Amino acid sequence: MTTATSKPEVGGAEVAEKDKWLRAYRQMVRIRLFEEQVNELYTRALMPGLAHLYSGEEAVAVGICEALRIDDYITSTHRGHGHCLAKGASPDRMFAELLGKEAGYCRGKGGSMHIADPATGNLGANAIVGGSVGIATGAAFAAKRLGNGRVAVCFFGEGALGQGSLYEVMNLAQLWKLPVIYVCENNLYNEYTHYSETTAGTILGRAVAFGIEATTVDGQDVRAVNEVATRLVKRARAGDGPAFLQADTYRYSGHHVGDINREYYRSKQEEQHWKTERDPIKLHGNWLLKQDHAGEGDLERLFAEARTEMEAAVKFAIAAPYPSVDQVDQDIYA
Ligand SMILES: Cc1ncc(C[n+]2csc(CCOP(=O)(O)OP(=O)(O)O)c2C)c(N)n1
Repeated sequence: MTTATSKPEVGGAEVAEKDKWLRAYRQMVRIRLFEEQVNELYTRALMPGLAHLYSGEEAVAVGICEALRIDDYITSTHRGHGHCLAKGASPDRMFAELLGKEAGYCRGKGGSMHIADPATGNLGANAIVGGSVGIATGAAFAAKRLGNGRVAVCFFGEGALGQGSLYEVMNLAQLWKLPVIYVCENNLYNEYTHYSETTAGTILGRAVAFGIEATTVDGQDVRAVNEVATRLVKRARAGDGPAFLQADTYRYSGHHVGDINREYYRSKQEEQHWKTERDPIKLHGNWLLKQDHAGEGDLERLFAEARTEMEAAVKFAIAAPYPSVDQVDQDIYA
């Protein structure tokens, strides 16, 4: 561990860099432990409905959101808890939403797949696969028209590549040079089907067809994700138009919390390989140790703090009241 005596004094830029990577670690741990609690709430039958866990994919949301301003936009998916937290949402209000409580982001009426948080630029999760591509592109269009310098990031899974609306919006985004970044989180499976059975050609080829800047990144490496995101955000903000990022990653759990027996579509060895060899938290933790940015004790402390935070947030949500009956017809769209 770095001590005052073991190292010469470091400059401001170095400190900022170290703080940034420690924050990235902390954010990934918060997401992992948030999801652990979601699974626990489901198993204890305290949460109505299902949820789709983001565990294993944390480096994508964190690497990208660390490259964004608070007023930049994101749109999210059915697997959206990691995006929300990485952009700055409060776990208290997220758990409250999951449990249908009034303190939740949608007053308890949306649940896991409908969390939106305008204060942090989060235009919402979306239960419809590919459902947010138009929202993100529209937000980028507005940002360009208003000249406010905002950028929109559109997260989606590789399953959304089958949605025609993605190609309509990518076409317009490129024609109009909109500040939008399409982030395809390729976790290999569309529900229970390997993406190679649903996706002809290459993923990047789709964006290349529109002349959109397209690139791939190791989605288990938070620093690599952040580096490429920083570049793409910079060019979008400068008016150089949209980009498409394929982030290769893996979800550790089932498609949703109830998907327990998965061997008919993927092996236990495959899951084990990703968890032991490619875990984004372990990989980044090892790098922090190697760089002398943290010691084992520091990392354990960050874990313990995040666990305390998430346990307190769950307690808050469990104790929070449900919306009153007179609100049943409010905030409803037909
Ligand atoms: C338009 C539409 N079709 C089908 C579904 C059912 N569905 C929910 S998630 C999912 C697979 C999504 O796979 P992907 O986009 O790769 O995201 P991942 O779950 O892997 O994160 C499907 C088919 C849906 N929600 N919306």
